[in-house]
Order: sequence, then C-alpha cells, then structure tokens
Amino acid sequence: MADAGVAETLLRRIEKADGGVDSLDVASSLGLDHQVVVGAVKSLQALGDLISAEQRSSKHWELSEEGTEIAEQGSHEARVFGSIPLDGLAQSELMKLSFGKIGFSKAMSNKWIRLDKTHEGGPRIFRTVESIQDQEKNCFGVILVSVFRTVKSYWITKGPSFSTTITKQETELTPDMIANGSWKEKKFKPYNFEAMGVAPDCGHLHPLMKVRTQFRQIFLEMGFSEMPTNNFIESSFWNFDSLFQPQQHPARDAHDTFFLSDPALAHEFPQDYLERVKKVHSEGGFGSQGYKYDWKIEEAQKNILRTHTTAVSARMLYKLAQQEKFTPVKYFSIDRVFRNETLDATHLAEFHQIEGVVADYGLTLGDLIGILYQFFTKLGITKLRFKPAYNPYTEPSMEVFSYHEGLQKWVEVGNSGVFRPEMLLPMGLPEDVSVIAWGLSLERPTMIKYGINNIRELVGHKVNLQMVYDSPMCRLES
Ligand code: FB9
Repeated sequence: MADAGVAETLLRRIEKADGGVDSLDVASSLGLDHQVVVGAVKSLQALGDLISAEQRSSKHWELSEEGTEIAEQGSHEARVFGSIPLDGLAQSELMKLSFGKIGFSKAMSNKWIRLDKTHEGGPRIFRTVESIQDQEKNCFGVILVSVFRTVKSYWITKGPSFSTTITKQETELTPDMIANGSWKEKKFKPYNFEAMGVAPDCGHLHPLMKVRTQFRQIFLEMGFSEMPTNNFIESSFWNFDSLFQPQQHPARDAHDTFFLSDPALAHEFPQDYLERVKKVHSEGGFGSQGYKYDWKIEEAQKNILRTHTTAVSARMLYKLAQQEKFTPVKYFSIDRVFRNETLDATHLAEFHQIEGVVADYGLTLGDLIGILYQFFTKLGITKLRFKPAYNPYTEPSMEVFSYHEGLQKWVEVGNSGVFRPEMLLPMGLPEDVSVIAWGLSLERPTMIKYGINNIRELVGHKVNLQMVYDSPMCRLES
C-alpha cells in the first residue's frame, strides 16, 4: 500500500473509531510494519491539524527471535526427529545442523530416537517411533522463548482540522494565484523553520592556499607586512643585477630561467640607481672590488619570469631607501616563482616561494638565527641546525635544517642570509642598516602536511579535484 494510501486509510479508521486508534493495532490489521504507519502519522502531522497523535508505551509479550524460529519451524527436538531418515543419520552429521546439539538430548529423553554407538562407520542415530507430537511448538515451550517488551506506539485522534481527504498543500504562492485569486481556495504547507538549509554548492580552497593562509597568519602575528608580488614578469635588472648577481652567473642562462620573447626587454629603470648598480658590478665600490666585467644594459633589460620573490624584496628595499629618513621594516611575500629546471617527483618548473625580510640598524647573523627559530617554532619545528651556504646576494648565507622525527633525519627547510652591501648601498640605504632574509617553499610543507608524495598530485592538470574538495583545514603548528 502506497504511503498516501496508508495515510488515507488511517484517516478513515479514525473517522469510524470511537475516540481514537492505536498505530500498532492499525499496522497489525493492515498487515503493515508499524514504522510504515508511524510514517503516515508523521506525514499527516506535517499537513497541519488533521490529527492529534500522542506517543504512548505499551507492554506486551512478544516472541523472541528463537521463539519466532520455533513457532515457524518447530522445536529443536522435533527438527532433529524430522532430519533422521529411515536408515538413520551419523551423529557427526546431526551435530553440524544448527538445531542438532540442542535438539538431540531432548529427542533422546523423549525416546523419539536412539544412538547405536557400535554401528560400523561410527555412532549413528535412528528413529524409535513412527511420528511425534511437538509439544513445545504448540504451546508451553514457545512461551519460554517469548519476551516482555515495551513498545512505543501512537494514540491517534481527530485534530481540529480533521478531514478524511488529504488536500494537496501548495509549497509556493505564485503570481498567477494572486492575480486570479485562486490562492483563497488553496492550502499552503506551513514553513518548517527547523529544516536544515540545502548546503549551497561552493568553491573549495586548494591545500596550497590553505597553507599559504597559515604562513601569512604567522608573518602577520610577527609584525610583518606583505609585499606586492603581482608581477610574475620581471626584468633581469631587478631579478639579478640589483641583487649583485653577475650577468655571467649560470642561473641567468636559459636552461635555468624562462626568458620572454615579447616584450623581450624592459626599458624603465631608475637611471641613477642603474648607474650605481652598473658601477658596483663592473668596477666595485662601497668597499667591494666588484666583478670587474663589462656590465651590459641589454642583459639587464631582458624580461624573464621571476626566479625568486627576492626580486620583489629588492624593489621594496630600493623604495625604502628613497625615504627621507630610514625606518625599520619587516616584509614578507608568498607567491609563484619560475625556474627552468629538471622536473622530478618534488620539483616542477614553478613553485611558491615564501620570503621574510627584516631591515634595521645593526642587524647581525644572531638576529637572523633568532628570527628563524621564532618563525619555524610557529610551524612546530624547534630543532634547527644552520649550515654555511652561498647565495650571490647574501653573505653570510645559511641553509636551514630541521630534524624530522618521522624520517629520523635532518631535512633542509629553507635558506637564509644577510644581504650584501653591494646590493644595499647602491640602493641608497644607510651604511649602518643591515637586512636579513630567509626563504622556503610553500609546496614542501604542504606536501608534508597533506601526506602527498608526488607534486603532480598537488598541482598541475592531473590533480584530482576531489582531493581539493576533501582536503581538511590546515593547522601548521600542530
Ligand atoms: O622549503 C624547503 N623545505 C621545507 C620547508 C618547510 C617544511 O616544513 C615542514 C612541514 C614542517 C619542510 C621542508 N626548502 C626550500 C628546502 C628543500 O625543499 C629544497 O629542496 C627546495 N627548495 C626550493 C628551491 O629549490 C630550487 C625550497 C625552495 C627554496 C629554497 C631557497 C629559498 C626559497 C625557497 C630562499 C631564499 C632566500 C635566501 C636568502 C635571502 C632571501 C631568500
């Protein structure tokens, strides 16, 4: 019987009943599961005040699972008797049956069967009578396997708006109804303010963006300001020359750097600053002997995809140096950089670089080590080691290592250093100002946090978008 049919039948039963009806009785008389009738009660209640239904408990005896089995299939001993053919049955075979063990002893004590232990081929069971009366199934025994259950049901009576017909409830008031006045004859489904809204389909943040937010939060709470990194294209001048990286440095070759063909060259540079950069590269100055090579503007003009966000740091430090009075700053950036490198499971031709920069009077390597401890501690990394390294634009430079408990080994977690005077002084920064900086990638911590081994599962055209939808919130310090 369809649900609507059950509801209408229920209404008719209530109509005829003297007072009310019990949902259990209705279910039993219709041969339906009680839950079907309960469902009909709920649907009628949702239509308004057609019925009143109050829950009540009643106690009664009910066959347990075993009782139902005996009532349907007979007692265990009767089923043992029924399973023994005229030529007998091996005792071992009987014991394999679900009712064998329980029924055997009762059937023996009823003298319905006998056991021949001397039978060739092993102990065998034979019938001793033609037929039996299954007392347990027919009366007393079944009661032993019944249980006294408390059953919840509904006592259903007519509601204030009782009717034996269910009028369709409108779920929206249309302009036509208002225009032609038909709304007056219609019944409207009441709002269910308890109903949960449908979760709107929405966008999902990529794990990299979740981790970037965590790093951004760490920098902000350390008092850093974010640098404007919205230029993937950079001139070689800002990406290399301003950082005192010589024009013949291998990193400036096409096998490490992506060069643009159009527009191939940049033309706007601060001319006086450019002259000081040219001089410090070719002749030295500011206490440096320089690289003593013929520095060419054409090389500096070449447009590239920036190979590091340190190009942005250079622009920001130059801008800082133009202030009338120097003021200490703390800058950070997190954005994409591009390197024409050999690809492997953890390296693509681009990655997100994270960079921190602090400019102040008299900063030392000790300040750099201190801020690295502060920064990495916020990532949950406390065991650090520093290894001397080389960068064209920092001296001294240090690779940063952390002990990875899981891998039981020291892993590189970043690079750092003190920007060289040959970079800072041509910008015009005061001689007693020093600038410390460090960098790391966004992909490495993200892959570790989300348990991703191949970077192509994290970024690129083969990424499974479900991974993005399912990726949980990121908490870096945990
Ligand atoms: O991120 C790196 N490793 C890393 C970082 C965090 C981390 O977090 C764990 C969850 C807790 C785990 C690992 N590295 C730097 C080290 C290696 O992965 C390295 O193989 C790859 N490096 C990239 C560059 O490789 C071509 C990571 C990237 C990198 C390296 C150096 C800098 C920035 C990014 C820099 C710098 C710098 C130095 C001085 C002054 C200014 C900037």
